[in-house]
Amino acid sequence: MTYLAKPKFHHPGLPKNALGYTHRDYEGSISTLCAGCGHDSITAAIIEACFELSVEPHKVAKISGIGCSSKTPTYFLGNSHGFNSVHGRMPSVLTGANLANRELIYLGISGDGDSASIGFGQFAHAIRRGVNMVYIVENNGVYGLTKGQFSATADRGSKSKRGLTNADSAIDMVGIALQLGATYVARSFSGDKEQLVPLIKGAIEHNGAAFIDVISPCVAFNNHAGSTKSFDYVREHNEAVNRLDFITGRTPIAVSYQPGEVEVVEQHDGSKLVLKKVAGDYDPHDRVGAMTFLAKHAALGQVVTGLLYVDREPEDLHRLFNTVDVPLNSLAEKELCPGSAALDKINASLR
Ligand SMILES: Cc1ncc(C[n+]2csc(CCOP(=O)(O)OP(=O)(O)O)c2C)c(N)n1
Ligand code: SF4
Ligand SMILES: [Mg+2]
Repeated sequence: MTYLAKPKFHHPGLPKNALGYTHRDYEGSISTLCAGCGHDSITAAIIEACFELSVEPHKVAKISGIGCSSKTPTYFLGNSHGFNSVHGRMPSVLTGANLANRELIYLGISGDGDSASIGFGQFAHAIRRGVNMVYIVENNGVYGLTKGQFSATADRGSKSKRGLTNADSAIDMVGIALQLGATYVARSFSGDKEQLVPLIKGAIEHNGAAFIDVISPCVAFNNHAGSTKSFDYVREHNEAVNRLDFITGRTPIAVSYQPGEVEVVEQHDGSKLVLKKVAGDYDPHDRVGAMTFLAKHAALGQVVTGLLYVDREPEDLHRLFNTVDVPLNSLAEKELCPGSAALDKINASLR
C-alpha cells in the first residue's frame, strides 16, 4: 500500500471557512513519514493557510519531485490536482502546467536534494522566468529518503549522524532565489507555525515567483548535535527580521501597533501583508540589501527568517509572454488554428 486513506467522518462542530469547508476538506491521506519529521508540520501549515484563505481545492495544482518532502502533497489537499514528477523536475512540469492553465494556484513542493542538486538548473530557470507559483523547499540538509547523505544545503563543517564532517560549501537557496529575481522570498522553520502560515498565505496571493525555504529537521538522519538543521540549532540561531500578518482584500485592517512598528504592503489583488518589524532597520524591498544581510548573518552561523524580500510590482511569465487570458483547453479550433493565410503572414515576417 503506498498511502493510507483518512476516515471521512469528522466532528460536526469543526470550524468552517467562508466556503463552508472544515480543515478536513484540505487534508490528504495519513502521513507515512517518520513521527516528528519537520515535513509533517509544513503539511499542517499548508492546510491551515488554504483553510484560512478559503481556497477552492479544485483550483489548486500541487506538483513535486522525489524525496520525503516531495511525498507530502499526498498528505494535504486531497481534493486538488496533483502530479508527483521525477527527481528535480518539479519546476519544469509546473511551468508547463502553469502556461497551459493560468487559473490554478500552483504549489511546487520540493526538497533540498530535489532542488539544490539534481534540480538546481530547473529551480533557477523557473524562478528567473517569474513563474506565478508558491515554490516551497522543505530543507533538512540531507537526502532523507535515501538515508541521510549530505545535501548541497548542508553547512560546511556540519557533522553527519555518523560523525563525518561536510567539507563542501553550502548553497543558500534564499540567496540564490534573491539573485535570480524571485519577487517574494521568505525563510521559515517548520517548528514555527505562527510565522510559516502567514508566509504561505502571502505567497499564495502573490502574483509572481514566490519562494519559501523552510528549515525542516529530519529526525531520522539530521537532528543531532553538530547538525545545523536540527530543531535545537535552528531554535537557538533563529534571527527573525519580521513577523507577518496576512489580511485578505475583503477584511479591513485592524492592527494596534505603534507607528513605525508595522509596515503594510498592499498586493495586486488588494490583499495586505502587515509586517511587524523585529530587526529595526531591515527593509524587505531592498533585494541587494537582503542578500548582504543574509550573507553577514550566515557567516555568524545565524538562520535569518521572515519575509526577506517582496516586490510590490511583480512580473509574471504570462505577462512577459503576452499569453491568452484563458486556459488553453478552453480555446476552440478557430483560435488554435487561424488558417494558412495567417501562417503565411508570420512566415513572411520572418524572411
Ligand atoms: C534520477 C534520480 N536520481 C536519484 C534518485 C534517488 N533519490 C531519491 S530521493 C533523493 C534525494 C531526496 O532528498 P531531498 O530532496 O532533500 O528530500 P528529503 O527526502 O530530504 O525530503 C535521491 C537522491 C532518484 N529517485 N532519481
Ligand atoms: S527520513 Fe527524515 S525526511 Fe524522511 S520522513 Fe524520516 S524524518 Fe522525515
Ligand atoms: Mg532533504
